[in-house]
Amino acid sequence: METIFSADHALHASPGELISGEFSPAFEKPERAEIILARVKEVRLGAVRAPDRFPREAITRIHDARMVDLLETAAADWAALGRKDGAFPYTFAADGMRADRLSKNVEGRLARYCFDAGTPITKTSWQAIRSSADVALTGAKAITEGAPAIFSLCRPPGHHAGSNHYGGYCFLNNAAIAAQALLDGGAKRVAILDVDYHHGNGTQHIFYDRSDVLVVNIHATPDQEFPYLLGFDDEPGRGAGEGFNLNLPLPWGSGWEEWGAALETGCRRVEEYGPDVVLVSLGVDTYKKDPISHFKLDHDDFIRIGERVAKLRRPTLFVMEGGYAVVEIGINAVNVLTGFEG
Ligand code: SP5
Ligand code: ZN
Repeated sequence: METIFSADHALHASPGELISGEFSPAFEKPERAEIILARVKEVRLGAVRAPDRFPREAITRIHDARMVDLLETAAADWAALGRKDGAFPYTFAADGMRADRLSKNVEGRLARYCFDAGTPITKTSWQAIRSSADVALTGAKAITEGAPAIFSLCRPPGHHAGSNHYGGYCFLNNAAIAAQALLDGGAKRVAILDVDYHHGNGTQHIFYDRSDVLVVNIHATPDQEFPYLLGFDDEPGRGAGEGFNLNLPLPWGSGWEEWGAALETGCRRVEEYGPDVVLVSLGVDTYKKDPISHFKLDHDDFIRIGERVAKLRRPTLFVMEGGYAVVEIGINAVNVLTGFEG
């Protein structure tokens, strides 16, 4: 299969993140995408090409334009306050505070739209963020034009970004933007299968009221893991979307036995839905040596994931999400793709 990749991803290099009460070096770093790309080439997965540029409207089909403005301007506003590069909030919007009026101070705008202290915006981040959305949109366009499978090697990742909030190393929801483009390109139903270790709260938020996108998530339970505030097993969707969101949370320590069973459940729901396109939010932070995660998948399990997804027999767009065991990230991510190709 073809891989879509933009060298511009490297323009987003986080200066660090607040995690477990300490400021630490970033886990989500540029080497991740470079190592995956090297592995794509090593196994000769297929051609690699740069993305096309898509209009901003492809992004605002999904995201609040004021949040997109913030992503674009926060670093400059931050610098104007004399701060070191890397804008992130110190306070956070909580229930009961003003939601109808936005502060003019960048601190207030960050507080309103960003939900964690791990997702700083640097002076060059926007170019990388935009390129990552373009990588997903280029993949969606190729699928619309008849490609059977595409790997959109997105970075930064996207599945934690909701329509009006961002965080979890994610700014724009690349998968959701691509899903909308697939629908706009003629697909009637898209299924998103999110296999990242963390719950894809942003993707769920975006499509929670809709039946034209089925969202299935396999992830560490929010009782134990980030993002803590969404991803429980009692979130079926709402209104027209009721029955079109499926969360399959698992406890820390889960290995292939439990995870593979959840994958089977999720894939059966996808089969029942009968989508025109399957979009896989591909995180490999389920790997046993991932530095911030607590699942126990091994290299060969990622091949099995690809094999099961292939059995869905649908045009399939793989969109890269998380995975922080940088040394092995190429093997694990590309194993899913070679497993898919059989
Ligand atoms: C795309 C993606 O995978 N984002 C993940 C964001 C995770 N953010 C931090 C999670 C903090 C969990 N606790 C850390 C324990 C470190 N030993
Ligand atoms: Zn993750």
